[in-house]
Amino acid sequence: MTDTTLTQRDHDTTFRLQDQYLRGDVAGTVRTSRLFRTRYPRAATTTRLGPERSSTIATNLAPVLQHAQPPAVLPQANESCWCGSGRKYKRCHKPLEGRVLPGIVSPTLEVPAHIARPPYADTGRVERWAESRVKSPEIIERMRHAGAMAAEVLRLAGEMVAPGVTTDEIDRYVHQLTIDRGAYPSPLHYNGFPKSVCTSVNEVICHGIPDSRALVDGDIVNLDVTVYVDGVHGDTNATFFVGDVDPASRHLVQVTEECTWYGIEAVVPGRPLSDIGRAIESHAKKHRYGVVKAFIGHGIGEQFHTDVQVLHYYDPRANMIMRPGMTFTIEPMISMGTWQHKMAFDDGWTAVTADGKRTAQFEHTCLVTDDGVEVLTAPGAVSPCAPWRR
Ligand code: EYF
Ligand code: CO
Ligand code: CO
Repeated sequence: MTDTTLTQRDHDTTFRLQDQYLRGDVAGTVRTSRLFRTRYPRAATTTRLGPERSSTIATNLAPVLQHAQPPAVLPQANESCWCGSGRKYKRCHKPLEGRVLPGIVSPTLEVPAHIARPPYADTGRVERWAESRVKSPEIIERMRHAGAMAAEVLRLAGEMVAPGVTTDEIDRYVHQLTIDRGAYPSPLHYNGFPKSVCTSVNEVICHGIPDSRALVDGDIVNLDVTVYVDGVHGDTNATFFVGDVDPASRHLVQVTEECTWYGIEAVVPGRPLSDIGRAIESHAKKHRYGVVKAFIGHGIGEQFHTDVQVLHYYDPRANMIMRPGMTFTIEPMISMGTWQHKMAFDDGWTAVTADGKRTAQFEHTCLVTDDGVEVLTAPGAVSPCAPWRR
């Protein structure tokens, strides 16, 4: 879930850019960081382009497009930067060494007409309506199906993760897997999001937009899959290793999955939602990791996000009582350093850790039962079913 909202202007611009792309007016959408913008004042950002500048971006961005990713051998500090800016490397991209750089975002994929679409699919605008927090048995049955489907798509997408694979290729695969199953990929157009899955690499906390960047040996990548089928959503994510990952990152990922399951085990009818955050935070703290505060779990059902808020840290004000039939996600983002975030790439979507350290996440859609929890995106799992008990 996000704490940011697209303005109407941003939203219109996103759609205008996609139209321009399809018409061939622009060669692709490059997401430029604040650093890029300062250093390459002619390069525009995805969401802030005015119409008067749009016709010039293909030529202005050409050098950036061709060199969106650094070469295998980097220049010396005083040599020219690899990006073609003409500046010294140390004054250009050197400070970003080791950080994830945005690539090129390909055109938006289509969903066949026979697939039922959520209400935001055509406009990108999310309009909320009152939805019962406690679901009927019939809706729960549909949510079991959506949860199981999301879990399967996530598992298959995870099998594709390898060095050299681009997040755009993963998006295309998730898109195809989802529509092959008769479902709509919920992220697509949700609040203007342009892709069918969120792919968040290393220090990117969440909502990473799939692009032309190839995964690199040693990366960690979170794939966040949500499907909309039979009128309900199922939302799940996991962090995957790309090739040979260093022990510290492996530990982060393991502890993050444990945090998620400690949160799941805290789902007990009659107890407040704050129990979940307490369980997650206490485990993260044991390992001196940070719990990202800006993004939280959410109620889910006929809408992707409902008004139920699931904090991943302890706050006594989170005193809503868990009732049988409630459905929500638990999706803690745990970082190696600070819990603080900042928005990167100027795209209004991509959140990174403020200190640039790595972060991991897992997510499940949960149903409060009469005596505990059923994890709709881990079908067959007996509750509790933490990874260390598998
Ligand atoms: C500035 C989106 C729009 N939001 C939340 C929309 O709950 C989620 N994952 O577990 C979740 C997934 C997506 C999502 C996918 C797209 N969005 C994100 C960030 C900014 C924004 O508008
Ligand atoms: Co998700
Ligand atoms: Co979610």
